Amino acid sequence: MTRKAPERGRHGSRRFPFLPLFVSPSRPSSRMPAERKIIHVDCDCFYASIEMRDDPSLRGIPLAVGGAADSRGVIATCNYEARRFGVHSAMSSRRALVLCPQLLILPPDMARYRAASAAIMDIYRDFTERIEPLSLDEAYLDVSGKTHCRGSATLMAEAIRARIHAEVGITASAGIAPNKFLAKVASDWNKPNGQMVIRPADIEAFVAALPVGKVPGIGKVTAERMKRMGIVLCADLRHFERVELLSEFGRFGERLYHLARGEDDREVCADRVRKSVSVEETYVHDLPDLAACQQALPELIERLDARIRRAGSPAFDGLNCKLKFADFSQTTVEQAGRHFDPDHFARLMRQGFARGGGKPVRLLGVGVRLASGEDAPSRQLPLFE
Ligand code: DCP
Ligand code: MG
Repeated sequence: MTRKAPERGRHGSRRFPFLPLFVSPSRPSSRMPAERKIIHVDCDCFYASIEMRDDPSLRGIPLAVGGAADSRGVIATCNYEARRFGVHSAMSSRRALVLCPQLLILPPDMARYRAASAAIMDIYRDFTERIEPLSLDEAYLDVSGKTHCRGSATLMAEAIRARIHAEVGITASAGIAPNKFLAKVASDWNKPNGQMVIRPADIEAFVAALPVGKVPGIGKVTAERMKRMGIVLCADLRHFERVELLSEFGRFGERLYHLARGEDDREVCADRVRKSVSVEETYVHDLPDLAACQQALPELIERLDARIRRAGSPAFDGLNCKLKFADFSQTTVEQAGRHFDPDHFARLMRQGFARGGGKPVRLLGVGVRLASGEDAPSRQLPLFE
């Protein structure tokens, strides 16, 4: 909300001496829930860590997990030795081998990664029942009001990480903060095998100095667009009115307005079943024609592919493409399908574009519908952002 918090406490009563008694000037507004304690845990180079755990001879050498270089494979992840060469997730394996010729690339073994993930979830459950998995190796935990470790979320995060190390054999990093956004940013801060706490009193200064590229949801493209608008740090975002952010970034603008102030009221949602995985992008300048949309599509497909793989490659049975036009009308075109084929997305996009009768496009999205019933993996699918 943009409304300023009402004047409260002693100032309130001094200025308004006749304030009726039934109005409590110090009552917190509904946007200010009691302080929460959220931990975001993220395992370090997850797939690669499992491989190194199961074959210690792989430790210390540059190691990646991913597809073979000769079949247009991509890197799912790599250990920190390989990262020193510039290798990273979603890079083509071919390119990774150019950067690091001695890189060993192993094929993924999802069954072992899923088993490790389940063991980690069991550890979380000893601390709280409020757990929201984001992917196989990442979860939010709400430990507000929990009494373990004398109620200290910092000590709980340490205990959780120690148990993951002792019982699963890999390291994890954690962020501890009063909300999900800050906890997620914090878990990345002292990676690998580290943690960081953001206390309520630190939020203001921490967020002001935070580069926008570190905000979850702001990808490379958006960060570049922001840079052109003179926005580098979250402090820069605060100079924009809420309506300006809305018109510039669509619905995400509303969220940006709050994130730039360190605000995030999202609950940790336990037991949600994810039904689809999708990515979308709102463009600074509307895409004027079909050719421009086609040009924008590969990047979206690549991001979607990475998201699906991060979720442990669940089965899916439908593909879709969403278009929002310059006049804010929107359409979604869907088709059944179990194969992740860029040509199918291109066809759906052409159909969607035709429905708009040639109107410029302000937002493009692609997604898959996750399979249910027989085809779905037996465990509940993780939710991720
Ligand atoms: N993953 C993938 N494709 C991507 C990104 C990730 O298949 N583009 C898989 C492999 C990772 C796992 O998901 O091991 C978890 O993703 P993270 O982003 O948490 O990356 P890591 O755990 O590997 O590394 P970090 O130490 O940076 O968390
Ligand atoms: Mg990780």
